[in-house]
Amino acid sequence: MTEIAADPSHPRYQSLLMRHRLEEAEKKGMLAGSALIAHGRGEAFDYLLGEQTIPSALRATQQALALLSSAKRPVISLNGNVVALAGKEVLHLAHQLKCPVEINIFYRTPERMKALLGHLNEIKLQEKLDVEILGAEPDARIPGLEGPRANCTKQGIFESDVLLVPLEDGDRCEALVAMGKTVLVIDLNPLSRTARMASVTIIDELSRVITNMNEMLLSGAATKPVENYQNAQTIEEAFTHIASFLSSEG
Ligand code: PTJ
Repeated sequence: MTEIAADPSHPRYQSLLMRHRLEEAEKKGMLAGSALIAHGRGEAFDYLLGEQTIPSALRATQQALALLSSAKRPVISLNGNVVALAGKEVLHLAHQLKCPVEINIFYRTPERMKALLGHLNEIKLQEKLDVEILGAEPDARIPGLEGPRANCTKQGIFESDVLLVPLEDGDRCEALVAMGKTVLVIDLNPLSRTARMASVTIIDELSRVITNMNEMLLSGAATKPVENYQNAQTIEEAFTHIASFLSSEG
C-alpha cells in the first residue's frame, strides 16, 4: 500500500484507500477499461454529498436490507469495481444474509472473470466464509439486453426475487425491473437512469453502504422495513442535500 493511503490520520484516507484498492485490482486484471472513469464520477458526487451517509441514504439502506432479509431468493450482483472496492465486506454481507453472490460484469472477458473469481475465492478461504460465488458458467440471459452483458446464471440472478446490484448500468437495471425483480441499487449519482429505475436507490458510497449493512445486521436492526418508504423521496432528499451544500459553498 502507498505510504499516504496507509496513514488513517490523513484527511482523505478513505478516498485514498479506495483509489489504492482500484490500482491493485487493475494490476490483477480485474477492472474494466472505464472503471476509473466511473469511480471518478462517483467521487465527484460523493464530494457534493459531503463524503458522508446522509439520513435518506441510511433509510434506503435499512429498507434494502429488510427486503434482502425477507426475500425468498436474494442475490448480490458484483462487478469489477465492487469486487475491487469492497470484495471482502460484500462477502461478509452475503455470509450474514446466507445468499449467493454472482459476478455479472458489463465488459465481460474470460480473463476478467478468472481474475475476479480468483480474488473472491481467495477472500472466502482466508475469511472462512460460507458463500456461494456464481457467475463462472452462465446458463441464462436477461431478456431485452444484447451481447455478453445479458449473461447470468439461472440459479442466481435469473431466478432471484430481490437483487442488490451496486453500481449498475441503466439498461440492465431497467431490464431487471422489467423481469419483475425488486432491484436495490447503490449509486452516488442521483441523476443516473439506474437511480431513477430502481426499486430502492441508496445514494451513498459503496463501501460505506456495505459497512452500514454489516453493522445493521450485527446489531439486529436490519430486518425492520422503513414505514411508508418512498424511493422518489430518497432521490429528492439527495438533491436537496446537494443543493444546500452548493448554496453554503457559494
Ligand atoms: O466491471 P464491469 O465491466 O461491470 O464495469 C463496471 C463499471 C462501473 C465500469 C460500469 O458498470 C460502468 O461503466 O458504470 P457507469 O455507467 O459509469 O456507472 C457507474 C455509476 O456508479 C456512476 O453513476 C457513478 O456515479 C457510480 N459510482 C462510482 N463509484 C461509486 C459509485 N457509486 C457508489 N459508490 C462508488 N464507490
